[in-house]
Amino acid sequence: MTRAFGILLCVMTACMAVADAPSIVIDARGVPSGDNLIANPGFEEGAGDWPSDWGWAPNQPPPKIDRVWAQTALSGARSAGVVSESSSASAYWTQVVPVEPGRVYLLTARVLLEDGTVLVRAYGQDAEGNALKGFDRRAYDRRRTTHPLAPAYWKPEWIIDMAREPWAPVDLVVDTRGEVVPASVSVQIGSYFAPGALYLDDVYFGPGALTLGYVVTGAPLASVRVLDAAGNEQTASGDLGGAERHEGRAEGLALGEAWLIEATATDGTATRYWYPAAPEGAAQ
Ligand SMILES: [Ca+2]
Repeated sequence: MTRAFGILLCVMTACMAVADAPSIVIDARGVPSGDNLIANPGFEEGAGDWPSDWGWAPNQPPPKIDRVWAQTALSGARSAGVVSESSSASAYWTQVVPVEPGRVYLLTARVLLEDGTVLVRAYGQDAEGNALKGFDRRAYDRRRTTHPLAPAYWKPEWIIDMAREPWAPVDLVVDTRGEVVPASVSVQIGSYFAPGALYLDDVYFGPGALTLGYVVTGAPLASVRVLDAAGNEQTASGDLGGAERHEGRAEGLALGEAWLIEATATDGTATRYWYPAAPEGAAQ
């Protein structure tokens, strides 16, 4: 009896798997595509214990939180570090970059996060250096979703899916096409209200493009396509003939736009995934 019951369960599970809709997993990366507006982006230049062109903005003095012009590096010989001993301290390496209206900029950096948090943000400023309301973007390592500030103070969309890898890439899109147009952006990368240590290197701010990688599983697949918000096809798999897995990549997509990945199973069931978010009025 036990054996017969076990076999019946397996058959039911298999039937349910066939009826499942395709599942889509995204790997989105911002890719620099122009001149870097950041000075001393690799922290190689400087004098004494200070990398040139970079500022430091702590909310508490050392030893609670301190900066280090570090001898460890992803490229060259130096990087910029933040060492925090306190859950009430935050501090950022900063640099002010002039921006033009009507543009979409990419901010990227590589971060060696030993422990704690990394916060990547960009404040829009007016010509006098005052912060402009409504132009503040933040990103957090997803490992911090259990932090007391999440999700009430840290919005879910601020938490990025940062890979558990040395010198992990972090990125942020800064859009100056809105009504609030900054004269400059204060780039700020640092540690936020958690003990730990991090090092950053190879900071970039400038034109960029989006590379959208995707892995589709969970159903026999007929096709996978990437579309823009108007429904124009960007890439298409062709007939997948019931394949159980499809891996694809769309490169050179515009930042700041919505992109749709549409996976269709052989039975016609379709799964749609908008990146970074569905445009207003779009079919889900
Ligand atoms: Ca370096």
